[in-house]
Amino acid sequence: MSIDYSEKIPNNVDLAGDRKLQRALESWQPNFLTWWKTMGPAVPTEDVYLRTAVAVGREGWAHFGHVAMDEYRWGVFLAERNHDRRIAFGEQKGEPVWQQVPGEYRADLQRLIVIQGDTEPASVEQQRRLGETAPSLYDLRNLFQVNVEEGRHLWAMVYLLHAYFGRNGRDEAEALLQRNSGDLDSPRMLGAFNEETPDWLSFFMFTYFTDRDGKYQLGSLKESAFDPLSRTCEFMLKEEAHHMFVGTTGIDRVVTRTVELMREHDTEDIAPHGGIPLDVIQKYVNFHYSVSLDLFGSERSTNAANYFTAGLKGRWQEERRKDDHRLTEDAALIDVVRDNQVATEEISALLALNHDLRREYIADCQTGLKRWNRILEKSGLTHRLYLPHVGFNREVGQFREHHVTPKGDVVGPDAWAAKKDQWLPTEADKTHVRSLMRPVYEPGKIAGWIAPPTNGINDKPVDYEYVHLA
Ligand code: BYC
Ligand code: FE
Ligand code: FE
Repeated sequence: MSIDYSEKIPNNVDLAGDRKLQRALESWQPNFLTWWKTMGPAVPTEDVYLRTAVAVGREGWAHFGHVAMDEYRWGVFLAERNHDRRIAFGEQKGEPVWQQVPGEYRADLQRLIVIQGDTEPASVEQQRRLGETAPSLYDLRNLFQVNVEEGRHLWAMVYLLHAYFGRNGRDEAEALLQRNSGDLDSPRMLGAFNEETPDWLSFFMFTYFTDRDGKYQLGSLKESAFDPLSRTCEFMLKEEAHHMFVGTTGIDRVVTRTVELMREHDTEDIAPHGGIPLDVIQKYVNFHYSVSLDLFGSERSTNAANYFTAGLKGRWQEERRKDDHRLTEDAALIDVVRDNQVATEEISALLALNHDLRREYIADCQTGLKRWNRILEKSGLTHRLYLPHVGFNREVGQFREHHVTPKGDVVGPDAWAAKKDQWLPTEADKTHVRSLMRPVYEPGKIAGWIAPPTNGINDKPVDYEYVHLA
């Protein structure tokens, strides 16, 4: 099914057939646009070479072309419905999935949707000013692509709130535009979304580590028995792949350039030569990875157990798991701190589901490290990047009350304070990275701290005019 772009809100959910819902969303639309103008990308543009979703089928779902960003067509797209779909896990495994919200799960489902919805505009707010210092037009375009799609993800959650949660849902949709990233009075809901993204190294780390949490959370919500939520998340995941591509290849290019400068100047200290030293890259990995781990909640979580038992939120690739998908008899190991050492503890598998999802996420994160280390290896360098221990720098869960080194040793507050600056970006590191952030807006040109991309977007050359600035 292809989507009609002459409609005010492009969609494949037959909005025209539900006047009340259509009117409700049309009255939210101007508030969204006001939010986009005040909290969205700060650099004025004439048009940007963007991808717009035009269908939800397997092939050719996206169209590429220059569009004015304010006129981007944010729409509501759900993956196609599978009429035979059945609940894959929990107490009601095997029963048909729900097309409406069962009364007893209303509050929990709404909460999950609101939390998911809150992160999308938060990331746009965090990235608002990055366009002012883009290392190339190619990168500027990718930033805007990520931003418009996160805007569309907000639309996806707002559609669910309006369509299925009545008055309460409409109020929550309004509130999604009122909380703001980093706001002291009404911050965004989850920690990582109130951090700053002040430079492009942070942006690439964010799209690598934090958007990847999005991948895993959406993957587990895609398993939901509430079919409209499942179909919404399935389609969002399609767009998410590009966000992580931006992160992965962005860090590839930073590492590549760093290595070049190290060899050219025969020193690790390439800061004076306009590069980002490897130890600074490592500190950024440490920071972004640890705040992203916090997004998985506590290792032991009754919320997660209840969501699973009720069929609201499943596991990563639930259907591929070889167990009974109810888990009432199963046990799992989680990380804990015992006698000032990292240890494991056996708990009910249901209570350990956040830990289960986090494990999948960590394995996925590791693939990037492998890539970047291959770049180092090929250049004959012995230095390697790594993921710090899961307990490092944590604010949520078992490690919250403890100081854990990147190697996994539990240490006291004094030892932590003495070493912290070797593990996390210092003011000096951030100032240096920021000092390198100068805009390069000439087609095909690239800033000195990062290597050029190997390919352009959608078969266009790297020096294509991806963005026309205003
Ligand atoms: N910050 O039982 P627990 C994305 C709260 S990213 C602050 O361990 P639960 C994106 C928790 O709310 C994906 N508070 O947690 C990426 C609970 O509060 P109550 C976003 C936190 O519920 C880049 C209490 O602590 N989607 O899409 O099992 C760009 C006990 O918690 C935090 C989702 O997260 C935190 N980090 O797990 C754009 C999916 N962690 O109930 C977009 C929906 C926990 O005591 N959310 N708390 O008041 C969920 O599935 C779950 O809510 C969480 C937390 C996994 C987040
Ligand atoms: Fe998103
Ligand atoms: Fe994303």
